[in-house]
Amino acid sequence: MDVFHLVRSLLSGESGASQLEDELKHLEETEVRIALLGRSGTGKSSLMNALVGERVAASGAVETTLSAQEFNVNGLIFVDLPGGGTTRFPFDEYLDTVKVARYDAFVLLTSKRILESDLELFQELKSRTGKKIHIVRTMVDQDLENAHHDGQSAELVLPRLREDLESKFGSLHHCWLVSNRHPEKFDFPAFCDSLLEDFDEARRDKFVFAAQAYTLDQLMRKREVAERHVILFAGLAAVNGFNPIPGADVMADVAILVKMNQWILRCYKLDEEHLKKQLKRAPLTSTQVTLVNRLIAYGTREFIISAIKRQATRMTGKELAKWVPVVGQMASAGLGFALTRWMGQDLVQQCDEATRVLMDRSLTQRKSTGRKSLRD
Ligand SMILES: Nc1nc2c(ncn2[C@@H]2O[C@H](COP(=O)(O)OP(=O)(O)O)[C@@H](O)[C@H]2O)c(=O)[nH]1
Ligand SMILES: [Mg+2]
Repeated sequence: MDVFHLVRSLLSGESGASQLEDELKHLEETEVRIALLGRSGTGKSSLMNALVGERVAASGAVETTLSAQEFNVNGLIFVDLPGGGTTRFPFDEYLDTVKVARYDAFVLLTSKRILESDLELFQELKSRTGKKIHIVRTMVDQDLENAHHDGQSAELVLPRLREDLESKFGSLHHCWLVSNRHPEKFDFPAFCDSLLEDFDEARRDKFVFAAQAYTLDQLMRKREVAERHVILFAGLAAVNGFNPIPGADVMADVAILVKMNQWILRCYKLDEEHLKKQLKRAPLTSTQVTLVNRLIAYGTREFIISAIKRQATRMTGKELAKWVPVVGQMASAGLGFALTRWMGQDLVQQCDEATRVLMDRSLTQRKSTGRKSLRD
């Protein structure tokens, strides 16, 4: 989608505002459905939690139910399908329940021991879905730790595990060695990239929006998606008459800007709800709390109005002129567009910086646990 082109044609009156609304609505309503399959204890819940960067499912819990459980995190839907291939839950019934066509990705988890039932499930899935099945072997952090204790060279462990996995599932398949405790390491980032490859554009955006960024590449992708959305929101604000002429008493409706800023904060997982959960798990330093609270304020109407007042009086004709090729001669719509975009870009930049600060913190925390691994 060429968002600039879309916004330009809207503001010059070539197409209706509803197109922009439709585009945003489409992105908002898009869902990504990921099926997680595997025996109990293989790390399905932990993988899901690691992908979204929050505790949505209890890990370490005994799987008492054999029915599918759904978890929806900002449109990223995981379907946890426990106990596949056991005698209590035979294949046919299992795969009927799966209703294969509903899923955008299939992930089969295994841990230390690969059982015959894992291979059977893999073959069944492959033949019934005709889709790529991701094989995720979890807990490689423990393998490395064990190797270390046993006096084995850690450098040899990962290639050996990979060979084992690929020889069993076939080397053409997508096998990933991950640790759910270290989603910034091993094959976890590559696994996420590979998931993205199979999605259409709207689903890719949704996945990037809802997943936690652990690496700088992932953070860069988040930024791309966020900036594209900012343009859409800015176009929408402009066509809806957001027109904060400096000095005017009546402030235009800022609902779209509130929505935009809240969207950006959620994209970076810096919204209030997410942070409250985060704080329960690990306390932040007082500097970090100040940083985060300042960002949360961006999602409020009061903050937005005061920021616009300040910026609108500061914006020069030169600044506005930059947007003329985009918005045509419609200066008032141009101002609304430029202001919204300025505000969105500013927040994206701040969220990006804050995430880097918080990333460093979590990396330091993980390292200080004393676990050794190849890439430490
Ligand atoms: N060290 C380590 N532990 C893990 C990993 N993945 C899961 N676990 C632990 O293994 C146990 C079972 O994981 P869980 O996610 O509940 O598996 P599920 O039954 O498939 O949902 C839990 O105690 C997790 O904390 C991993 O990659 N590394
Ligand atoms: Mg579970």
